[in-house]
Amino acid sequence: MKRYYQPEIETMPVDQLKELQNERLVKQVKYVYDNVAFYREKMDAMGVKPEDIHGTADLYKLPFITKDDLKDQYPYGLLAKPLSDCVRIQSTSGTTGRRVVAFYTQHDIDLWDDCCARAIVAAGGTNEDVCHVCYGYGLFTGGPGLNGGSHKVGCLTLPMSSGNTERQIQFMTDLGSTILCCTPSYAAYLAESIHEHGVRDQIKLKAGIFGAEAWTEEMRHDIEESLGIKAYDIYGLTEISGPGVSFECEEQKGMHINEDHFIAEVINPDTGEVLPEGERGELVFTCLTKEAFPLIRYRTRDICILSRKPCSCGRTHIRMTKPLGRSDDMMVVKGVNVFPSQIETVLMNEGYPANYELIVDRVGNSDTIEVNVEMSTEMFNDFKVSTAEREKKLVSKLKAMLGIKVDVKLVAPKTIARSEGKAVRVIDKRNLYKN
Ligand code: DLL
Repeated sequence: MKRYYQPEIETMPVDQLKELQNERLVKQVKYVYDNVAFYREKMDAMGVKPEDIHGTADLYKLPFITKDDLKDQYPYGLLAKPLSDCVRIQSTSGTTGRRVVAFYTQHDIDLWDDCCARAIVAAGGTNEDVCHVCYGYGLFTGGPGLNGGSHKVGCLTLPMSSGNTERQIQFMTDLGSTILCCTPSYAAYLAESIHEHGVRDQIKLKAGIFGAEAWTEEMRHDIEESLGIKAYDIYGLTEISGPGVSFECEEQKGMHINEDHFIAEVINPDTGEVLPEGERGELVFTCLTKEAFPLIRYRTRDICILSRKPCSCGRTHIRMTKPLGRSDDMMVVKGVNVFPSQIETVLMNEGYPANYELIVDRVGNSDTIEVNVEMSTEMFNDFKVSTAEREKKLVSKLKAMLGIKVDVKLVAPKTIARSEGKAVRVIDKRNLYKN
């Protein structure tokens, strides 16, 4: 049995790790200054030269880069290598009108694969595993990233891509998949379908590597129970490479950031001030080793907390919490800050499956917020408690969590459309009135 693992890096003493980051940062800043006009101009405008950066303590001197900058520089403005050295692009879906195109050299892909391999190993993966990848392949980074990591670990890789649930289950049972990689919402749907097909006892899965969207501890618990697996979180974003920027180990208490490749900072999203470890704020990444698309101080909009508390797994790399929301997907409804994850927590605590749809609208000058929630089959068939009573209870639980009244409509099992990739759970109709 072989484990692809990089202990010399993943368990490196923190002072050495910081030294490595300092060295790499100095080189990287000079590299982007010399090769990307956008950075050169921004740094010149701030009066910062590469010689002013001696290590991570000087990071604060460098400008932030935002998604708007990426949009303005689309497609080639941030490229640090000639196109002839690039071998691949990946891209976000661009549903919000802001398509991000990221470029990779072969070296970039090798390092990205390493990051994903570390995630698979942390979930117990070895060359004896059958790794079933049903993140989407193509422009989305999920499929290609986990595929590359799985090859490095030496797993038998099933490049299933998303969709065609019947076929997923067939391959899973026929080929004995042991590690499942997909979005948590698709994992929940697959689990449901596996039970419906009555093939739960033919499934050999032991671990799942789920990410790309927000999911709660309650959802983790449900998926683990339903599939008899341990479910690990994985985080990443196209701009910074894709999945594998950070991942969970067996502790399941936060995701280790691959700090030999990325420096993480947490800032106050309103002021840009860098916050001390342990405080909640917006996550910012600096790429230390990327060649083609090396972003410096990129504002992710993901809100989280960093912790360098020692981890029992032996990894020394800093941990981040799950994103606790996005600074840009927090909704202000009736003047109150609402994160979809708060609603999901209430639903799951009350035993509802993670299938819901949140609809926010504006009537006259007032906001309305309604949540359509699917009942489990057991609830639906249980006539001892009426639907009206169940709705009333949820309204009161949601009010306690959010401080505002949310209208609740319970619907029959399987009436809310399932997603094969990232679930779309929030429909903010108020956006339609913009422009
Ligand atoms: O979602 C990359 C990825 C693929 C990560 C597969 C994990 C697994 P994007 O499509 O660019 O890339 O979306 C990035 O998704 O800024 C977060 O808001 C969100 N996100 C990613 N992972 C998680 C996670 C991929 N584990 C955006 N939990 C990020 C919560 C996540 N949100």
